[in-house]
Amino acid sequence: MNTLNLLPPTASSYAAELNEFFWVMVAICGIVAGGIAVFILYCAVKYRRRDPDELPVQIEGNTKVEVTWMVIPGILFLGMFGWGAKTYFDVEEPPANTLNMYVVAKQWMWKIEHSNGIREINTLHVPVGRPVRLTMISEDVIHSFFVPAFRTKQDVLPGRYMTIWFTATKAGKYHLFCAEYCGVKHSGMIGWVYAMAPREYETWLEQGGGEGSLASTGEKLFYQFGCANCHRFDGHGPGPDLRRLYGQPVILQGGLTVAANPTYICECIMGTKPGRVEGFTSIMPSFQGQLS
Ligand SMILES: [Cu+2]
Repeated sequence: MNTLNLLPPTASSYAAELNEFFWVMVAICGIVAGGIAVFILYCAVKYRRRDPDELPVQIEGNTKVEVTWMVIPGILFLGMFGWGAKTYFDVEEPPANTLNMYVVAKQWMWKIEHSNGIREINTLHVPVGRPVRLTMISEDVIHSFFVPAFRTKQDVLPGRYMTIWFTATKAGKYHLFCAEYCGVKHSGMIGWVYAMAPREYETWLEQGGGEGSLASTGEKLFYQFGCANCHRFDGHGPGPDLRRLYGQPVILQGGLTVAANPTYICECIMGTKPGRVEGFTSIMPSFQGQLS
């Protein structure tokens, strides 16, 4: 039904149904409104006053006409209501096997977290063909999560979790908008939804996702496991400053020099390191079993 290109791309499981619903509503309303307008014009011409003293035939009601104009619109409206209600329930009720993601809206960005902890900002990567459920909350004011191509729009409120779901049906890059005026940079609160083939999505997740790099994942672990407490960047910690360490020579106690290659770094973290670094006492615990 999207032949005129009046609608955004149709890229979710219920978007096609909503398109049809939209066009049928437009058609019914258009036909009724047009019909009434034409009928008014017709009556205005046909029953116009032709003579100043003319007295038209007096009519005291017409049961047939009155029943007709109640029954036909009644059936039409009930049909529209029924279809609308069915569509509403389809859109509101998520299926059982959803992939769950979390969305935090704030002035003025979308923060998204995947179930395995991968985070992204102003982008949302989803697999095609798998129902995705978003649990959303706002940190400040009311925002609205709007992906036109999915026909998905939901206000995001502070202090209350809202959920929506959709199944992307076509791979591609789609607009994500904030659809609720939320402050001076509301117009900049936009992003992209990337619908990817399931396998590509898996690869994307494995490679660290939205933050894109192993470095950022490493940084997260560096803080999460408390490395930053000793390996301070001001040089006053009990452990050496590790910045720009990679690939550089390290002098061990006894004068041996080794290169800080992946093997050496891994041995240090796992507690199987070849020796103490010159100038530091060996107080670092082993992270064997805690880190892969
Ligand atoms: Cu907003």
